[in-house]
Amino acid sequence: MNAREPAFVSASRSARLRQMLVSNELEFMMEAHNGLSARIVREAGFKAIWGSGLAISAQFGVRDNNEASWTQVVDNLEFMADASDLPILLDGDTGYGNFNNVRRLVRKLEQRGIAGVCIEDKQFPKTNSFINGEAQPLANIDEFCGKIKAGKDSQSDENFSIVARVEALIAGWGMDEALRRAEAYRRAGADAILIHSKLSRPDEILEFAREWAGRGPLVIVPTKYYSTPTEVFREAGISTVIWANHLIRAATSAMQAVAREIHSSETLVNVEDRVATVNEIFRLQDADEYSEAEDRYLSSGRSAGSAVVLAASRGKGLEAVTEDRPKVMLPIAGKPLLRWLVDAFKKQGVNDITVVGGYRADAIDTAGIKLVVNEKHAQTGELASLACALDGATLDKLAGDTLISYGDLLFRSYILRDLVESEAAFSVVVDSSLTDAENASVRDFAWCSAGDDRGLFGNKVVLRHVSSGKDASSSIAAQTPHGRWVGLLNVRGEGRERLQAVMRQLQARPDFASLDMPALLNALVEAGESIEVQYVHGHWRGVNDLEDFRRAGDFAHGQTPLAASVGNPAADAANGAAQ
Ligand code: SPV
Ligand code: MG
Repeated sequence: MNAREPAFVSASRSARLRQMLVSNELEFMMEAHNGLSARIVREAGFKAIWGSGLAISAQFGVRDNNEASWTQVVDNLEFMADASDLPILLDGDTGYGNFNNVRRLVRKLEQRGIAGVCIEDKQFPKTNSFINGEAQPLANIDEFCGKIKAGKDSQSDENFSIVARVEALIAGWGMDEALRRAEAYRRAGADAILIHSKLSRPDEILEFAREWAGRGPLVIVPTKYYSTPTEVFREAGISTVIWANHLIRAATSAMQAVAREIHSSETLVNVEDRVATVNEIFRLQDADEYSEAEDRYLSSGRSAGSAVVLAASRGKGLEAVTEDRPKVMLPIAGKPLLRWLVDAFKKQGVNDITVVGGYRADAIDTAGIKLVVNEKHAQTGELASLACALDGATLDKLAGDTLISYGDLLFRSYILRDLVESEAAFSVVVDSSLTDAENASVRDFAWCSAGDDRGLFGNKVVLRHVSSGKDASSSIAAQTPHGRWVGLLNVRGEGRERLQAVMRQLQARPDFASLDMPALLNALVEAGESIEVQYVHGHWRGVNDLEDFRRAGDFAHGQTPLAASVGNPAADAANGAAQ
């Protein structure tokens, strides 16, 4: 990088294009024809883009005969200017009409951040110079000079460049005519002359450059005389070389080869490693920036990114209804329990949902989840299931914050919303209406730093202990609990790594296979983690036995939109079946 470059890069696009035209160095412009190719040109290291009329019309699938309207071209340029901060010199054909069209074109190009336009001295509608060039009528010199003057008079950015393209050599009018025209266009105000040739050798271009003798910047397009060493152009004092159509041609041959291959082989395996990855496309589209912006601007961007649902059990006390399915697939008011849960997660923006199945996992057919199976579900407990989700291949994919949930829950939506909005590394929901610890068959009682004083709503309360199958005799269990943990744990930010660390310690214990979720919560507390408690008072249901199952339909029905449940025979029938 030389010392001049930072200032160059911070200059406006039009100033950079002008600088390229007037500099003493030989400069290069690369063709682009849409946003993606404009991005690719920038990444390759070019300093400017040629907005080729041939390539832009070709990518639209039309001919280089002004078949695409000028506004369609300008709209396309807007995508290119957005995708790349390079200066763009538009190939503006003949200016799409008379002097008045050129004036309007210049104003519109300036508004879209285009650095300059090249207009050629042919007649509208033009034909590509390489198609029967001799037959192409040239513009009247005075009329073309009027266009240049009108364009220069209408620009509001002094650096906007107008390049005048001389087609006399293409049309076979000879060197003198080419020079006469170039001089007239220079006097009319053109910032540079593009001298075009269709010969396979550079002879007439070099002769023109000699005769021109540096009267102004010269631009060339060596599509036909491509074998000329670039050093020859440098020595001839050329200002800028345009590589005019090579990205559309590269894309065309790649697309033809890939389309043919896939069509004949009827498989993707032969091409997958030979084409850009989907991730490369995402990178070129700057998809990462979108994700960051989502975090910044979308409130749902703050919610938990993923969830693990523990759904391995058949359900004690539910044997009669779970012969062919796990508990989570029991129908509640017309849809499986797991569907209710998944829908509730999705409503909060939690879309990356891993369900750990076990008993009759084959019956879990809920859409929109990833299913992992705890093959040892019959001999192991909840933590072994959780480990299947955290240790497996899905770990990397558990994006952002993670919710861990029992699979047999129904709850009002605010409960989950408040939980995922918590700033705490760990937070749980505790129902303060359930404190009847004498019922020994019920576990998950919670002891906290303070009871649920609803007058002090918003006070920080942390978890001290949750009753587990393992600790019925612990000293804290003698005290009246503050409520019951409902089976929802939110792990935020760095909490995920700390949870993993505690999980690894527990996995080293000989009794790991029998540990349940309360054992994890208690181990986190013992490891010094602060687990924030969000108290609720009812508004949720667990499905632990037939009685719960029978009542769950009523609760679920209360969650459906009124219009969907009132007078909906299907919903009523399903609800009836569940009661
Ligand atoms: C273009 O790229 O559209 C040009 C250059 O005008 S050429 O096709 O060589 O005429
Ligand atoms: Mg063109």
